[in-house]
Amino acid sequence: MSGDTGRHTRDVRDGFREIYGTAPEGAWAAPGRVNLIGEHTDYNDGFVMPLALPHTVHAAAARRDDGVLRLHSADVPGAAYRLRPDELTPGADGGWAAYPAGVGWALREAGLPVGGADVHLTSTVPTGAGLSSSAALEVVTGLALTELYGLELSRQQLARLCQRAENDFVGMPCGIMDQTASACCTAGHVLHLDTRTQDRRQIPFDLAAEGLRLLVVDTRVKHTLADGAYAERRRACETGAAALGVRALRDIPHGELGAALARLPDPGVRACVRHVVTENRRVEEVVALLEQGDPRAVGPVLTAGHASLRDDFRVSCAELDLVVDTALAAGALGARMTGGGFGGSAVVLAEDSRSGAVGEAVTAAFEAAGHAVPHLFEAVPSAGARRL
Ligand code: GAF
Repeated sequence: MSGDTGRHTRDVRDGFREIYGTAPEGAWAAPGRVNLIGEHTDYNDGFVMPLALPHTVHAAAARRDDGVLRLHSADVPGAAYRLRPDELTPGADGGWAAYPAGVGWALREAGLPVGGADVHLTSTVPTGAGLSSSAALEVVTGLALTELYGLELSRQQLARLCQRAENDFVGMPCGIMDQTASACCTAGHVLHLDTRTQDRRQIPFDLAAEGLRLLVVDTRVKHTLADGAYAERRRACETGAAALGVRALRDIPHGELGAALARLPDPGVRACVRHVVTENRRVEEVVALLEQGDPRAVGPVLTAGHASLRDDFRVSCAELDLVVDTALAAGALGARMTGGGFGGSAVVLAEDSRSGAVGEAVTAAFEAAGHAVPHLFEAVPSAGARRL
């Protein structure tokens, strides 16, 4: 992967020269992520456990003195988007460019003295695969712009501004997990994040040393979270919290779940509350198991998380369920969908010695069901955003 990263870096600098005709002032990278456990908990003030992937978005950038933001992506043919400062407003149509443009807007909204810039982007993060390509795009842009203009932001502040860009500029009501993962993860670790307090713990996650492997299976079912179903789930959680008189579902202790559910007449809201409260508990279980040095026991917790997302939160789909069922039947220790759902990717925990057979079984099951060929790779816990 390091060779690939090196090539990627040269490409983004070369690409910048080709597009803008001058040398960039610097180049930056920000990774995509998979989430080990803790799904749809981040906007409920709960706990999440993502790890950064080796797949990254790279940005080469240089300042401009006229306030204009020009954005170009190697993956999108055509000229660069050109946005004057007065055009940098939410709702401005930009497709993919709304994410980096939104970051420029959020930085200025926060009163930070960020001027114009030329930016060229390249990416190895699969898009629409639930692997946070959007957050990687936001974070790399935020890091490039703030470093170009000599601003010192904490990684947490950077993540928050990127989330604001996505919430208020793009219009996707996401939580803080993906931007924090891209900004704050470190190689060899899974990040335990308390999304209310922003407390972060880097937990060592060296599966290879344990004879284990975490596989990512991209089902190639393109997920779109902006289409309303994600926002609907979020509203159901907020309705549940309001009915129970708490600030967020994080405030319902697991021991009081039964009594809380009995107070909720709407079955849909009840099921969403049950998912969130049990999922927060599963995160804590996984932390304890990793700290006890028992990573194999994490498997069944992941599988229980999938059942909860499938049956209670209802964000899985046939292809994700097929990955989980097939992987378990082929001897995996545990499996679950990862990310927002409605398509995208699953993670599978398996013995190293079984992982090849598990992957083959999943691919064969997809072929037999007439689904597109899934994309499988290993989740190697990698570095967060950085200057190259
Ligand atoms: C998406 C969102 F962007 C995250 O904030 C999180 O809610 C996730 O879905 C579900 O856990 O990735």
